[in-house]
Amino acid sequence: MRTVLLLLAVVCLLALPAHALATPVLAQVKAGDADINATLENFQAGIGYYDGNVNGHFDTVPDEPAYIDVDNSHSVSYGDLRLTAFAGHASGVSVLLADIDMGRPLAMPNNAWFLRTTDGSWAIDMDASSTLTAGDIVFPAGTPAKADAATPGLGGRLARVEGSQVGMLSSLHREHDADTVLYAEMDSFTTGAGRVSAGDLRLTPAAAAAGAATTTGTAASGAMGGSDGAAAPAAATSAPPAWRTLDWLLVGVGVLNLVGLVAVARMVNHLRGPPRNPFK
Ligand SMILES: [Ca+2]
Ligand SMILES: [Ca+2]
Ligand SMILES: [Ca+2]
Repeated sequence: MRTVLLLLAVVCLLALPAHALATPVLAQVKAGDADINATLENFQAGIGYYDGNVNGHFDTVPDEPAYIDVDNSHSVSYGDLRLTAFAGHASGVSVLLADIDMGRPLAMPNNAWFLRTTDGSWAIDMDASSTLTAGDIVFPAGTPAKADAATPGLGGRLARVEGSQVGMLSSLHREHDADTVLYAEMDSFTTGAGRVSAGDLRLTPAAAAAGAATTTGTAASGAMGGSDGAAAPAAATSAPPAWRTLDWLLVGVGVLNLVGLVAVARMVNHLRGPPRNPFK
């Protein structure tokens, strides 16, 4: 019985996720974050969509996909970041070479960039209306999605942040891959320019978050290979994210499970009574 209990306990502990929630694709940098002050390399990017029905409009029917055109190629290319789910690929996941949308042309709406919504979250204005409308890209829980009729705050004003520049993306090293963490600076005319600072937006491709152990290694080696020799960005990207409420909740459930098992085992032992003496 004890062996079984021990085995069950081990299984319970193994089942607990080390980190239950994935890193959000979009997050705003806060003071004290591990990557704060890391040097950024800026480059020109854009927001684009595949105009499937060639009507010059970003449509919901058909469900046209949108991307951060990371290399500003005006086409879907390796490392572009999907802002909507498409053809079996989740939103927030970067484009890989073998993906079906690879190579498609992108329509580039004017001035589409990260704007602040009235409730303090973020949206990409896909129709240059400066208000939140169906079809704009929103970020519930940090994951990009196409706003629809049920999206809260529709009709609200979208405000440009002083210090953000349309199309200006950054990363910790110039080369970018499908797992490279990207930044959109929100203070590019003040002292925070050219480095990760509180208020900047951090974009972590979903694939990078899922395989954190290997991807941060890649980012670290890339950053350290730079001529500036500053290892701060490497340390920044490899710092484990903090535990959140759900993690602790799951740990609690696991512990309760164990306590329950022990109680049941004791009850069973009690019902059986004291062990018999085989010599009597
Ligand atoms: Ca269209
Ligand atoms: Ca591209
Ligand atoms: Ca900055």
